[in-house]
Amino acid sequence: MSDNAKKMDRFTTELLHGSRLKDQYGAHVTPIYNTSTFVFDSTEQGAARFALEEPGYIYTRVGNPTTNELEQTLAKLEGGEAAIVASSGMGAITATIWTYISAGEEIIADKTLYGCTFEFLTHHISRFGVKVHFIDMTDEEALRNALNEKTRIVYLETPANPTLKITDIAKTAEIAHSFNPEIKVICDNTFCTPYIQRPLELGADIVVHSATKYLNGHGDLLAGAIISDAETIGNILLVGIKVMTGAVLAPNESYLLMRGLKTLAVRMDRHCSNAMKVAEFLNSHEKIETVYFPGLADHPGHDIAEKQMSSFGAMISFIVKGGRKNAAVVADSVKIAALAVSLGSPETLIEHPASMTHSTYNDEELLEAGIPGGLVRLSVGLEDPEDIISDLAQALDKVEL
Ligand code: LCS
Repeated sequence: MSDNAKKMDRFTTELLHGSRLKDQYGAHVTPIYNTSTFVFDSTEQGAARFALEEPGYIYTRVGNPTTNELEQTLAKLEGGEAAIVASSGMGAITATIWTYISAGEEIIADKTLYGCTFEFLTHHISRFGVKVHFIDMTDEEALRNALNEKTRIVYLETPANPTLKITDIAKTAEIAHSFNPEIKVICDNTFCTPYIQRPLELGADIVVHSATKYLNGHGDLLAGAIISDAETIGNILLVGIKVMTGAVLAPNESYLLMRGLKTLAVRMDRHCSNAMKVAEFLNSHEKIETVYFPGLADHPGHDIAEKQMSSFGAMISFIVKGGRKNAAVVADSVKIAALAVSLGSPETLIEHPASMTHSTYNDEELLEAGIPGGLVRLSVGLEDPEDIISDLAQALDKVEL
């Protein structure tokens, strides 16, 4: 067995046993503590908890036992000291950014990001006196040129949504921190999960997730997660989550997310092996211009992906010859894949980024970010890979060149 396979097996054990909460009845599965508030024995005790002098629960917006178990598990999996879950990926991202940015400061972000993250950084945070520089994070010179004394945050996704562009996390963190160690390098690890990539170990300061996707893995809830060192997580909890957004994950959702998370490793293995087969099929298809999948040897980020990811994920994008019209023919003709946004569900999902997830980009921004009208995005599911391939084959048969 390879070292990596062994490491991944230990990851699975940790996932299942690492943080199990022991309740007073010895429940094997952590119960759902559906309570908004917690009773104090005395005013003295309540005051001590508010002053953070005594451990214990106060109110579910700042902590809950069901949610806590999930947070401790996520912290261990990502190799962080602590974690907070949020009511959505956008809740996690905005709570983190609000905690660390002030008027007059600057953010450097990659220009290829999930559409709503891009919208937040382009149209909304600018209203509060924050400047955002959008660069291609794989261009080291561009990063060095954008860094200045006002830079507070460097923000990236790798692989990026939807082009699967790969950024070298260690290199990016090294450049940012050697300019100023106080800069927070934030990495969105949604497409990988810690089973495949652990940005904190590579030098990032904060990992954010849409836990709606692979971490939950069942397409039945919205959630987010933030993982970092204990001090950073304490700040984000008390500022970004508790006060500035209130984007708390409810105990019911925390329970469901914990339940989904338990099978992360086995699901990811199947997602990834299915995706490799689908990518190879698409790559040899005459009606496809380009396939974006980091597992293909000709992907520009393949070497870095091999270095920083333990496998290549299960998201694939491809450009259909003939542009937007033919991309729509493929997306409209699939029968097994569902025409829907989101990703990381058990079922294969297909979507058209330029008109859906990335419709927050204008035409010029789409071009800059490498998202042409002919691009189709696929979240490869857990079905029989031959069925996914035949479904795509019959949809591509409908394309007329
Ligand atoms: N980060 C990434 C990389 C994402 O793909 C998404 C959502 C988010 C953050 C936001 O997470 P949410 O608030 O939805 O939990 N991505 C979506 C997508 O590609 N299709 O639909 C949602």
